[in-house]
Amino acid sequence: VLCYACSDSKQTKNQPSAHHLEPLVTDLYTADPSAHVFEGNLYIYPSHDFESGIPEDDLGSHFNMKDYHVYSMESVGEELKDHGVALRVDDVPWAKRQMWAPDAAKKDSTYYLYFPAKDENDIFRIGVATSKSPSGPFHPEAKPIDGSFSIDPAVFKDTDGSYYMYFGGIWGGQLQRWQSGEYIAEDTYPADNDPAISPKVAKLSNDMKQFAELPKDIVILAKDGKPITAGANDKRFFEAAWVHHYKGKYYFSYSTGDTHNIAYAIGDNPYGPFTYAGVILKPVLGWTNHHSIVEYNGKWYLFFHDSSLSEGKTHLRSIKMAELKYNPDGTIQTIDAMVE
Ligand code: FUB
Repeated sequence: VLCYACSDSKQTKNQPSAHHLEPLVTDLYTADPSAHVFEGNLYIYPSHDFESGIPEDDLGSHFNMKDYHVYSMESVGEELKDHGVALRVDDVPWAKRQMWAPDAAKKDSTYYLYFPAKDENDIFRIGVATSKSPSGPFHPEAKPIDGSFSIDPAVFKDTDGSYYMYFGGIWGGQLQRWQSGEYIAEDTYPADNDPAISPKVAKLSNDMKQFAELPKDIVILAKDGKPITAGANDKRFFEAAWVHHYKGKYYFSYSTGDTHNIAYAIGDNPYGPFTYAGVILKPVLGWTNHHSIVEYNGKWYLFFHDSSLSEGKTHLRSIKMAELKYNPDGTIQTIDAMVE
Protein backbone atom coordinates (compact mmCIF):
# COMPACT_ATOMS: atom_id res chain seq x y z
CA VAL A 1 0.00 0.00 0.00
CA LEU A 2 1.26 3.46 -0.75
CA CYS A 3 1.71 5.71 2.22
CA TYR A 4 -1.00 8.32 1.88
CA ALA A 5 -1.40 8.90 5.58
CA CYS A 6 2.15 9.95 6.38
CA SER A 7 2.83 13.32 7.90
CA ASP A 8 4.79 14.76 4.98
CA SER A 9 3.21 18.11 4.15
CA LYS A 10 3.74 17.67 0.39
CA GLN A 11 1.66 14.51 0.35
CA THR A 12 -2.10 14.46 0.11
CA LYS A 13 -4.43 11.50 0.36
CA ASN A 14 -4.40 9.16 -2.64
CA GLN A 15 -1.46 10.92 -4.25
CA PRO A 16 1.75 8.93 -3.94
CA SER A 17 4.81 11.01 -3.29
CA ALA A 18 7.87 10.32 -5.41
CA HIS A 19 9.95 10.43 -2.25
CA HIS A 20 8.03 7.83 -0.26
CA LEU A 21 8.15 4.63 -2.20
CA GLU A 22 6.72 1.63 -0.37
CA PRO A 23 6.18 -1.90 -1.71
CA LEU A 24 2.78 -2.19 -3.39
CA VAL A 25 2.45 -5.83 -2.31
CA THR A 26 3.70 -7.03 1.07
CA ASP A 27 2.33 -10.58 1.47
CA LEU A 28 4.15 -12.01 -1.56
CA TYR A 29 7.36 -11.14 -3.34
CA THR A 30 6.65 -9.58 -6.75
CA ALA A 31 8.89 -8.24 -9.53
CA ASP A 32 9.06 -7.10 -13.16
CA PRO A 33 5.74 -5.20 -13.07
CA SER A 34 4.07 -4.64 -16.45
CA ALA A 35 1.30 -2.09 -15.96
CA HIS A 36 -1.63 -1.43 -18.31
CA VAL A 37 -4.92 0.42 -18.18
CA PHE A 38 -7.75 -2.03 -18.87
CA GLU A 39 -11.44 -1.32 -18.26
CA GLY A 40 -10.47 2.05 -16.73
CA ASN A 41 -8.35 0.45 -13.98
CA LEU A 42 -4.62 -0.04 -13.61
CA TYR A 43 -3.70 -3.72 -13.99
CA ILE A 44 -0.28 -5.00 -13.03
CA TYR A 45 1.26 -8.22 -14.34
CA PRO A 46 4.36 -9.01 -12.25
CA SER A 47 6.61 -12.00 -11.76
CA HIS A 48 5.91 -13.85 -8.51
CA ASP A 49 9.21 -14.38 -6.67
CA PHE A 50 9.56 -17.04 -4.01
CA GLU A 51 12.33 -18.89 -2.20
CA SER A 52 12.75 -22.22 -3.99
CA GLY A 53 16.12 -23.00 -2.43
CA ILE A 54 17.99 -23.06 -5.77
CA PRO A 55 21.47 -21.59 -5.19
CA GLU A 56 22.33 -18.25 -6.80
CA ASP A 57 24.29 -18.43 -10.09
CA ASP A 58 25.05 -16.25 -13.14
CA LEU A 59 22.28 -17.93 -15.14
CA GLY A 60 19.68 -16.66 -12.67
CA SER A 61 18.64 -20.21 -11.67
CA HIS A 62 17.53 -18.84 -8.29
CA PHE A 63 14.77 -16.92 -10.12
CA ASN A 64 12.75 -20.12 -10.14
CA MET A 65 9.22 -18.74 -10.34
CA LYS A 66 6.29 -21.07 -10.96
CA ASP A 67 3.17 -18.92 -11.32
CA TYR A 68 1.74 -15.45 -11.88
CA HIS A 69 -0.68 -13.33 -9.87
CA VAL A 70 -2.51 -10.36 -11.41
CA TYR A 71 -3.13 -7.15 -9.44
CA SER A 72 -5.27 -4.10 -10.04
CA MET A 73 -6.02 -0.71 -8.51
CA GLU A 74 -8.95 1.57 -9.21
CA SER A 75 -7.07 4.72 -8.32
CA VAL A 76 -3.50 5.58 -7.50
CA GLY A 77 -2.87 5.36 -3.77
CA GLU A 78 -5.38 2.61 -3.16
CA GLU A 79 -4.45 -0.82 -1.92
CA LEU A 80 -3.78 -3.25 -4.75
CA LYS A 81 -6.30 -6.01 -5.30
CA ASP A 82 -4.74 -9.47 -5.69
CA HIS A 83 -6.79 -11.45 -8.20
CA GLY A 84 -5.01 -14.66 -7.25
CA VAL A 85 -3.11 -17.14 -9.38
CA ALA A 86 -3.65 -16.38 -13.07
CA LEU A 87 -1.38 -19.05 -14.60
CA ARG A 88 0.80 -21.88 -13.24
CA VAL A 89 3.83 -23.42 -14.93
CA ASP A 90 2.29 -26.86 -14.28
CA ASP A 91 -0.64 -25.87 -16.50
CA VAL A 92 1.55 -24.93 -19.49
CA PRO A 93 2.24 -28.08 -21.55
CA TRP A 94 5.58 -26.90 -22.99
CA ALA A 95 6.99 -24.98 -19.97
CA LYS A 96 9.16 -26.65 -17.36
CA ARG A 97 10.43 -23.90 -15.10
CA GLN A 98 11.38 -20.30 -14.47
CA MET A 99 8.38 -18.15 -15.33
CA TRP A 100 10.14 -14.81 -15.76
CA ALA A 101 8.88 -11.31 -16.55
CA PRO A 102 5.43 -11.34 -18.24
CA ASP A 103 3.35 -8.77 -20.07
CA ALA A 104 -0.28 -8.49 -21.15
CA ALA A 105 -2.29 -6.99 -24.00
CA LYS A 106 -5.93 -6.60 -24.94
CA LYS A 107 -7.35 -6.96 -28.43
CA ASP A 108 -11.11 -6.85 -29.07
CA SER A 109 -12.66 -8.72 -26.13
CA THR A 110 -9.68 -10.97 -25.32
CA TYR A 111 -6.77 -10.49 -22.93
CA TYR A 112 -3.40 -12.04 -23.71
CA LEU A 113 -0.72 -12.90 -21.16
CA TYR A 114 2.77 -13.29 -22.65
CA PHE A 115 5.42 -15.03 -20.59
CA PRO A 116 8.91 -16.55 -20.91
CA ALA A 117 9.76 -19.93 -19.44
CA LYS A 118 12.33 -22.65 -20.03
CA ASP A 119 11.21 -25.61 -22.11
CA GLU A 120 12.21 -29.26 -21.62
CA ASN A 121 15.62 -28.50 -23.20
CA ASP A 122 16.23 -25.58 -20.81
CA ILE A 123 15.79 -23.10 -23.66
CA PHE A 124 13.78 -19.97 -22.89
CA ARG A 125 10.71 -19.59 -25.14
CA ILE A 126 7.82 -17.16 -25.03
CA GLY A 127 4.29 -18.38 -24.51
CA VAL A 128 0.84 -16.88 -24.68
CA ALA A 129 -2.29 -17.54 -22.67
CA THR A 130 -5.74 -15.99 -23.07
CA SER A 131 -8.66 -14.91 -20.93
CA LYS A 132 -11.89 -12.97 -21.28
CA SER A 133 -10.93 -11.08 -18.10
CA PRO A 134 -7.86 -8.89 -17.49
CA SER A 135 -7.38 -10.70 -14.18
CA GLY A 136 -7.46 -14.19 -15.69
CA PRO A 137 -7.32 -17.08 -15.14
CA PHE A 138 -5.40 -17.39 -18.41
CA HIS A 139 -5.55 -20.48 -20.62
CA PRO A 140 -2.20 -21.33 -22.24
CA GLU A 141 -1.56 -22.37 -25.81
CA ALA A 142 -0.15 -25.88 -26.14
CA LYS A 143 3.11 -24.63 -27.68
CA PRO A 144 5.22 -21.50 -27.34
CA ILE A 145 5.13 -18.85 -30.07
CA ASP A 146 6.84 -20.30 -33.17
CA GLY A 147 10.34 -18.91 -33.51
CA SER A 148 10.28 -17.30 -30.06
CA PHE A 149 13.33 -17.29 -27.81
CA SER A 150 14.91 -15.51 -24.86
CA ILE A 151 12.95 -13.56 -22.22
CA ASP A 152 11.05 -10.46 -21.14
CA PRO A 153 8.28 -10.02 -23.73
CA ALA A 154 6.74 -6.54 -23.80
CA VAL A 155 3.79 -5.93 -26.13
CA PHE A 156 3.13 -2.45 -27.47
CA LYS A 157 -0.02 -1.36 -29.29
CA ASP A 158 0.78 1.27 -31.90
CA THR A 159 -1.52 4.14 -32.79
CA ASP A 160 -2.64 2.29 -35.97
CA GLY A 161 -3.81 -0.73 -33.94
CA SER A 162 -0.80 -2.96 -34.77
CA TYR A 163 0.83 -4.88 -31.92
CA TYR A 164 4.57 -5.44 -31.58
CA MET A 165 6.46 -7.71 -29.20
CA TYR A 166 9.84 -6.56 -27.91
CA PHE A 167 11.93 -9.17 -26.16
CA GLY A 168 15.36 -10.45 -25.21
CA GLY A 169 17.83 -10.56 -22.38
CA ILE A 170 21.52 -11.43 -22.27
CA TRP A 171 23.39 -13.64 -19.75
CA GLY A 172 20.72 -15.89 -18.13
CA GLY A 173 18.19 -14.69 -20.72
CA GLN A 174 20.18 -16.55 -23.44
CA LEU A 175 19.96 -13.86 -26.18
CA GLN A 176 23.72 -14.25 -26.79
CA ARG A 177 23.12 -17.89 -27.77
CA TRP A 178 20.96 -16.87 -30.77
CA GLN A 179 23.45 -14.70 -32.67
CA SER A 180 23.60 -17.18 -35.57
CA GLY A 181 19.81 -17.43 -35.77
CA GLU A 182 19.96 -20.92 -34.23
CA TYR A 183 20.36 -21.85 -30.58
CA ILE A 184 23.97 -22.64 -29.68
CA ALA A 185 24.40 -23.88 -26.12
CA GLU A 186 27.37 -21.69 -25.37
CA ASP A 187 27.68 -17.98 -24.76
CA THR A 188 29.08 -15.78 -27.52
CA TYR A 189 29.47 -12.05 -26.91
CA PRO A 190 30.73 -9.35 -29.30
CA ALA A 191 34.07 -7.69 -28.67
CA ASP A 192 33.85 -4.54 -26.57
CA ASN A 193 34.27 -2.28 -29.63
CA ASP A 194 31.61 -4.06 -31.69
CA PRO A 195 27.89 -3.23 -31.59
CA ALA A 196 26.13 -4.63 -28.54
CA ILE A 197 23.74 -7.57 -28.86
CA SER A 198 20.38 -6.21 -30.04
CA PRO A 199 17.02 -6.73 -28.41
CA LYS A 200 14.36 -8.01 -30.81
CA VAL A 201 11.00 -6.86 -32.14
CA ALA A 202 8.36 -8.70 -34.12
CA LYS A 203 4.92 -7.60 -35.24
CA LEU A 204 2.23 -9.91 -33.87
CA SER A 205 -0.22 -11.83 -36.04
CA ASN A 206 -3.88 -10.81 -36.16
CA ASP A 207 -4.77 -13.52 -33.64
CA MET A 208 -2.03 -12.23 -31.28
CA LYS A 209 -0.66 -15.75 -30.85
CA GLN A 210 2.24 -15.78 -33.34
CA PHE A 211 4.89 -13.54 -34.84
CA ALA A 212 3.74 -12.05 -38.15
CA GLU A 213 7.38 -11.69 -39.25
CA LEU A 214 10.84 -12.89 -38.34
CA PRO A 215 12.14 -10.99 -35.30
CA LYS A 216 14.24 -7.97 -36.24
CA ASP A 217 17.11 -6.32 -34.37
CA ILE A 218 16.44 -3.15 -32.43
CA VAL A 219 19.39 -0.83 -32.95
CA ILE A 220 20.20 1.60 -30.15
CA LEU A 221 22.40 4.44 -31.29
CA ALA A 222 24.73 6.47 -29.12
CA LYS A 223 24.34 10.23 -29.36
CA ASP A 224 27.10 10.23 -32.05
CA GLY A 225 24.81 8.20 -34.31
CA LYS A 226 26.85 4.97 -34.05
CA PRO A 227 25.41 1.78 -32.52
CA ILE A 228 26.12 1.45 -28.80
CA THR A 229 28.99 -0.97 -28.32
CA ALA A 230 29.08 -4.12 -26.20
CA GLY A 231 31.70 -2.53 -23.96
CA ALA A 232 29.46 0.44 -23.10
CA ASN A 233 27.74 -1.58 -20.40
CA ASP A 234 26.34 1.49 -18.64
CA LYS A 235 24.23 2.13 -21.76
CA ARG A 236 23.86 -1.08 -23.77
CA PHE A 237 20.74 -3.27 -23.64
CA PHE A 238 20.72 -6.13 -21.14
CA GLU A 239 17.02 -7.07 -20.55
CA ALA A 240 13.59 -5.66 -19.60
CA ALA A 241 12.47 -3.99 -22.85
CA TRP A 242 9.47 -1.65 -22.74
CA VAL A 243 8.03 0.71 -25.36
CA HIS A 244 5.68 3.61 -24.90
CA HIS A 245 4.53 6.45 -27.11
CA TYR A 246 4.71 10.11 -26.03
CA LYS A 247 4.01 13.15 -28.17
CA GLY A 248 4.62 11.37 -31.47
CA LYS A 249 7.87 9.67 -30.41
CA TYR A 250 8.58 6.04 -29.50
CA TYR A 251 10.47 5.48 -26.24
CA PHE A 252 12.37 2.22 -25.94
CA SER A 253 13.44 1.65 -22.32
CA TYR A 254 15.45 -1.22 -20.85
CA SER A 255 17.72 -2.41 -18.07
CA THR A 256 21.48 -2.13 -18.47
CA GLY A 257 21.82 -5.22 -16.26
CA ASP A 258 25.25 -5.35 -14.68
CA THR A 259 25.26 -1.54 -14.38
CA HIS A 260 21.71 -1.65 -12.99
CA ASN A 261 20.13 1.39 -14.69
CA ILE A 262 16.81 1.68 -16.47
CA ALA A 263 17.89 3.59 -19.57
CA TYR A 264 15.90 4.85 -22.54
CA ALA A 265 16.29 5.72 -26.18
CA ILE A 266 13.95 7.63 -28.50
CA GLY A 267 12.89 6.82 -32.06
CA ASP A 268 10.38 7.72 -34.76
CA ASN A 269 8.73 4.37 -35.33
CA PRO A 270 8.22 1.02 -33.54
CA TYR A 271 11.25 -0.59 -35.22
CA GLY A 272 13.72 2.14 -34.39
CA PRO A 273 16.54 2.91 -34.58
CA PHE A 274 16.36 4.51 -31.15
CA THR A 275 18.86 7.08 -29.94
CA TYR A 276 20.09 6.83 -26.36
CA ALA A 277 18.60 9.61 -24.23
CA GLY A 278 19.57 8.88 -20.62
CA VAL A 279 18.60 7.13 -17.40
CA ILE A 280 15.02 6.87 -16.13
CA LEU A 281 15.74 4.96 -12.92
CA LYS A 282 19.05 4.67 -11.13
CA PRO A 283 20.10 1.36 -9.54
CA VAL A 284 17.75 0.03 -6.86
CA LEU A 285 18.42 -2.28 -3.92
CA GLY A 286 19.04 -5.73 -5.44
CA TRP A 287 20.86 -6.76 -8.63
CA THR A 288 18.01 -6.58 -11.15
CA ASN A 289 16.17 -3.50 -12.34
CA HIS A 290 12.98 -3.91 -14.40
CA HIS A 291 10.15 -1.51 -15.06
CA SER A 292 7.13 -0.46 -17.10
CA ILE A 293 5.71 2.95 -17.99
CA VAL A 294 2.02 3.77 -18.28
CA GLU A 295 -0.22 6.82 -18.53
CA TYR A 296 -3.20 6.79 -16.20
CA ASN A 297 -5.73 9.58 -15.73
CA GLY A 298 -3.44 12.16 -17.29
CA LYS A 299 -0.29 11.30 -15.31
CA TRP A 300 2.63 9.05 -16.19
CA TYR A 301 3.88 6.36 -13.84
CA LEU A 302 6.97 4.21 -13.60
CA PHE A 303 6.47 0.76 -12.11
CA PHE A 304 9.62 -1.01 -10.94
CA HIS A 305 10.86 -3.32 -8.20
CA ASP A 306 13.56 -3.53 -5.58
CA SER A 307 14.61 -5.92 -2.83
CA SER A 308 13.79 -3.71 0.14
CA LEU A 309 11.05 -5.96 1.56
CA SER A 310 13.45 -8.93 1.72
CA GLU A 311 16.24 -6.66 3.02
CA GLY A 312 18.37 -7.09 -0.07
CA LYS A 313 17.74 -10.63 -1.35
CA THR A 314 18.08 -10.18 -5.11
CA HIS A 315 15.59 -12.90 -6.07
CA LEU A 316 12.93 -11.77 -3.54
CA ARG A 317 11.67 -8.46 -4.87
CA SER A 318 8.73 -6.10 -4.39
CA ILE A 319 6.96 -3.94 -6.94
CA LYS A 320 6.75 -0.17 -6.46
CA MET A 321 5.58 2.84 -8.42
CA ALA A 322 6.56 6.48 -8.80
CA GLU A 323 5.28 9.35 -10.88
CA LEU A 324 7.32 9.85 -14.05
CA LYS A 325 7.88 13.37 -15.32
CA TYR A 326 8.98 14.70 -18.70
CA ASN A 327 10.98 17.79 -19.42
CA PRO A 328 9.59 20.21 -22.04
CA ASP A 329 11.99 18.73 -24.65
CA GLY A 330 10.54 15.24 -24.14
CA THR A 331 13.41 13.86 -22.08
CA ILE A 332 12.50 12.04 -18.86
CA GLN A 333 13.52 13.18 -15.38
CA THR A 334 15.74 10.61 -13.67
CA ILE A 335 14.32 8.90 -10.58
CA ASP A 336 16.59 7.77 -7.73
CA ALA A 337 14.47 5.46 -5.58
CA MET A 338 17.35 4.89 -3.16
CA VAL A 339 17.22 8.45 -1.87
CA GLU A 340 13.66 9.59 -2.57
O1 FUB B 1 12.46 -11.94 -12.87
C1 FUB B 1 13.41 -12.70 -13.59
C2 FUB B 1 14.26 -11.83 -14.43
O2 FUB B 1 14.93 -10.88 -13.62
C3 FUB B 1 13.52 -10.99 -15.43
O3 FUB B 1 13.03 -11.70 -16.52
C4 FUB B 1 14.57 -9.99 -15.71
O4 FUB B 1 14.14 -8.89 -16.43
C5 FUB B 1 15.04 -9.66 -14.32
O5 FUB B 1 14.21 -8.72 -13.69
